[in-house]
Amino acid sequence: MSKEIEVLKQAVIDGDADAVIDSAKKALDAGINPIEILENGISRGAQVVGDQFEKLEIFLTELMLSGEAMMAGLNVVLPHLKTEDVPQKGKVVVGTVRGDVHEIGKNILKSLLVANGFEVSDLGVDVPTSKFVEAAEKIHADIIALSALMTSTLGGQKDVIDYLEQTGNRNKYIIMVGGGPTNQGWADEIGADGFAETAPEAVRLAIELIEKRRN
Ligand code: B12
Repeated sequence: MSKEIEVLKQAVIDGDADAVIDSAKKALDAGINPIEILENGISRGAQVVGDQFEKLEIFLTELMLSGEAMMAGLNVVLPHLKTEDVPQKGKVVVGTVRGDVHEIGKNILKSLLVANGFEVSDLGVDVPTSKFVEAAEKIHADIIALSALMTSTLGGQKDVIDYLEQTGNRNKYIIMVGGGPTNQGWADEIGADGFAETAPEAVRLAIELIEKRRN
């Protein structure tokens, strides 16, 4: 891993927003791909902070400082994502499910989708079940992408699928799920159409699922 990315990852762990901004700028100046900066710098730093929090090695205030530092890093890096000059690929509604305020992964996903030719409606965090469906109807979405970062909020992804089934609308949309505790087994269990571990993989999957549906 490059020196700039190592410094960035450590700055995220330290919860030092100024150092995150500085090292993210240096990494961009060094010509490192923004996706690599996000995945290897910010996301890996987040992983370490999460592990420390789980083991009670750090307190909530430190978790919050790291969260703010990650957001500061995102603000530096996301505008540098290379936008592909491609025809419109489809429409996506993204959001973090009810009860969950984690937004960093969802924001990366949104920016990567936009950079790859998707029109995205971002509903933000703590999004009620019905709002996902209303937004999807409004923009005639192809995909609803549901982010959940906690075991206690995973059920919010299932709620959206159940709601669509109950209202007879399940087949209108491709449902993708992701975020920390999600995995393929969970996606299969709740009847989602796709799961991806990272945002770049999610974009590839979105393209694949839309093509499959249109053919
Ligand atoms: C930063 C952080 C926070 C910040 C969030 C800041 C913000 N603006 O988002 C703050 C401080 C607010 C926070 C609060 C809390 N947090 Co927190 N937090 C984290 C931490 C350290 C990092 C999350 C993150 O942003 N990661 C970086 C991003 C890039 O990764 P990601 O979200 O996974 O996204 C990637 C992929 O998953 C994927 N992806 C994401 N979404 C989607 C969607 C789709 C459709 C697809 C296909 C892919 C996809 O793409 C992304 C990029 O590749 C995690 C630890 C962890 N390991 O996740 C804990 C963690 C999620 N938090 C946790 C907890 C417990 C909390 C609190 C309850 C703490 C408290 N006592 O108050 C609160 C919850 C508040 C709430 N109601 O939501 C626990 C959850 C435990 C669990 N399993 O349930 C974790 C796992 C820490 C831990 N190990 O204990 N947190």
